[in-house]
Amino acid sequence: MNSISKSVLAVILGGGAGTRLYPLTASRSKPAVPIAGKYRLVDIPISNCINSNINRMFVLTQFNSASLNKHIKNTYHFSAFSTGFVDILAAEQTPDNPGWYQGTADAVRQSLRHISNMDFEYILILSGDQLYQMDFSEMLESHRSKRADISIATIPVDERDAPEFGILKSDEENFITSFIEKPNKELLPEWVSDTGAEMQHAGRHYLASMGIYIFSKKALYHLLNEVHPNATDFGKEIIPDSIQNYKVVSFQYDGYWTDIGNIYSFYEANLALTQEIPPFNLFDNNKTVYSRARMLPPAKISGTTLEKTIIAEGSIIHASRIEQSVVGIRSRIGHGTTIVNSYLMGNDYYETIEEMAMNTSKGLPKIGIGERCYIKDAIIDKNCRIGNDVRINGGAHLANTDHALYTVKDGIVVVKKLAILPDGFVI
Ligand code: ADQ
Ligand code: ADP
Repeated sequence: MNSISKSVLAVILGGGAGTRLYPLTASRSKPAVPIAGKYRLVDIPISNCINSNINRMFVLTQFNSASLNKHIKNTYHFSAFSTGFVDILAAEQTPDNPGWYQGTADAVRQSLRHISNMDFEYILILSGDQLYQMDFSEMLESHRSKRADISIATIPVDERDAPEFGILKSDEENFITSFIEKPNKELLPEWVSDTGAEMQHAGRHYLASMGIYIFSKKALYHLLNEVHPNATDFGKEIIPDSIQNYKVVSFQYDGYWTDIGNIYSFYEANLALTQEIPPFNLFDNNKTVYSRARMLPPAKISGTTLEKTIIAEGSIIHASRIEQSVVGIRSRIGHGTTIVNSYLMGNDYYETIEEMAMNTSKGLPKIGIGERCYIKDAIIDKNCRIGNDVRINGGAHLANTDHALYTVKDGIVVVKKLAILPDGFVI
């Protein structure tokens, strides 16, 4: 075991109530939300840890859906000679705690009783809803060399994004001197930092917290249990209150990083993967994104014009055109259908020919997408049955709504898991 795997434990914050990603989180926990056609959100931080030689991980989540459990159990196997594991800690009721984790710091505090008996010097705290490929060993090196109590990964952001993040200022040695969680726009002029010529040129004048923290063990226990035993959040309480009394360091990151915590950013991040050279590179030999190894057949495609499209394995596609879209595992798309700017999550299973015939005789559309459909600006969750001649025309002209079968958020139509859209249905 090398020294980073011996000294670091990772804690992945798998999500609070999950309302921002609703309806994708209606029946599954946030870490289990499918991304990029074949992965799940939790695969991103777990893969970053594995690629950084950190192999002891806890995933904290509000509810422990069967699909998350199954995914982790079937995916992350470490050999008998390794100390590696990925454990899910779901919020649990105890005599002194009524239920849900109250926030990020509370989630970590509650999990300490499962973590305390392990051997470690540092805890790496990660968000579960970010898309990035980062080597945490460089951040740990900086943390160690500065003898920091807390390190925060930071990234320069512009004026439009700054109010969404924790914003900080640091001195020449990168020690953080002040921190404000999600400042109002009017306060921003006081928070300008020297982010370097290239970033300044891009208008990125503010140093934002990426919500990625390394805590030295002693500082974490002291802060959570003694100094702030009632604090619920890192960003709102623990971090701003630590600046004066602890050595808190900024580790500036300049690679691609994006928050995928709401429907629009989730949709954008998925579609960005279809660019010719996407900023998030699934094809990097040294930064593998791990996921469940499924024994699926190769995709079978006939008569389709494909433009900037990702097609996952196991798909059967007869569509006429698919453009700037991500088509997930086991997708089935009928003749004459056009898909534009959409993310289809795919299906969990295939129907047999007999099942399809029986369902058709009962008027139930086949699993997948039927014939002559038009689907634009949409996310189609798993196992939907979309009939023939269905028209989903997402875009800014649609008002936000929550219908039994779909929602509209910021112009993106999200068809709910297992939804049945009959022939001719129009959104
Ligand atoms: P936010 O992302 O807004 O800001 P928060 O809602 O606390 O902060 O979530 C952080 C992560 O923890 C997310 O992945 C979330 O899903 C998860 N999480 C939230 N509550 C949880 C709970 N009760 N149990 C388990 N997981 C939970 C934070 C920082 C900012 C920083 C941004 C960067 O507070 O300072 O700029 O992250 O994205
Ligand atoms: P994934 O590939 O997304 O990880 P799995 O292949 O594990 O998903 O399957 C997901 C779920 O689909 C499982 O819970 C499985 O039991 C379910 N499933 C498989 N076949 C069928 C079926 N014929 N009808 C309904 N559900 C099914």
